[in-house]
Amino acid sequence: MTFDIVTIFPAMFEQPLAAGVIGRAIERGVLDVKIRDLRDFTADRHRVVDDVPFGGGPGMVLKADPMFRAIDAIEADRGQPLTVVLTSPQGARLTQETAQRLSRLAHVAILCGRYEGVDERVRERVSEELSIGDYVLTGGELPAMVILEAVARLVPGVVGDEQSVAADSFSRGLLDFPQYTRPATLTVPGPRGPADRSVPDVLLSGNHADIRRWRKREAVARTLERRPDLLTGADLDGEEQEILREMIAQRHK
Ligand code: 9D3
Repeated sequence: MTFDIVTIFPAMFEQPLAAGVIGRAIERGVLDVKIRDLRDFTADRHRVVDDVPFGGGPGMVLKADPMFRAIDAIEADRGQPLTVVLTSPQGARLTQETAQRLSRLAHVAILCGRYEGVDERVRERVSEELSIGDYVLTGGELPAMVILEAVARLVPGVVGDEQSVAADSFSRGLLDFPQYTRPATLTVPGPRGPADRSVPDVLLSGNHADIRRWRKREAVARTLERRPDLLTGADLDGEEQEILREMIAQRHK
């Protein structure tokens, strides 16, 4: 799969793309990610990417023409079909479902918004507009990286362990169960002095059926406590549904 990111801050992508799962997938050729500097698509001597808003008001607006030229260049380079995503606070909220849909495409371009926004006429060449949530950032670069990461890890071969992708909490609608690693007992500082904190016995028992049941109970309990909204539409197996019914019944006592 190919990604093209159009930005006035290409340096913001260097380290995040070089590190971790995404960096390795790029090295292995499973992903092809090109960061494109919007200034390279200007036609004037001063490489101007923004201008004052018509009608007045504070701040600057990203000009349409460099964006159009960037999209044309990406299309010429990658071929069609090209899906063009614009990051914007007005966009639909990015969800796991959107990430799954985008991960099945061959070529995605992401345009990073900045300042007070992008000339409205750019939207005519945009396939979809995405926000990553209801909080104010200074631009679309971090959202673009978030979108890329959420989508790319779903592309076959990007994450080594396909099982962990399939078991994903947001795909199934259940939060993760608690995880522990060695040592089995740990002394932790607390308000009443140091305390020994041990891993739940069941995880050391070697009884895999018990461990599986315990994990399911913990995952259901956490989801019910912290994110009950996820449970409507969750893809639970029979055992999980039974645990959930029990816990809801317990609550009403
Ligand atoms: C006129 C009001 N503007 C400033 C408060 C609105 C505004 C414009 C541009 C607010 C933020 C931004 C920059 N943000 C993005 O480009 C952005 C974003 C975000 O801020 N939050 C969540 N997702 C996204 S995607 C792009």
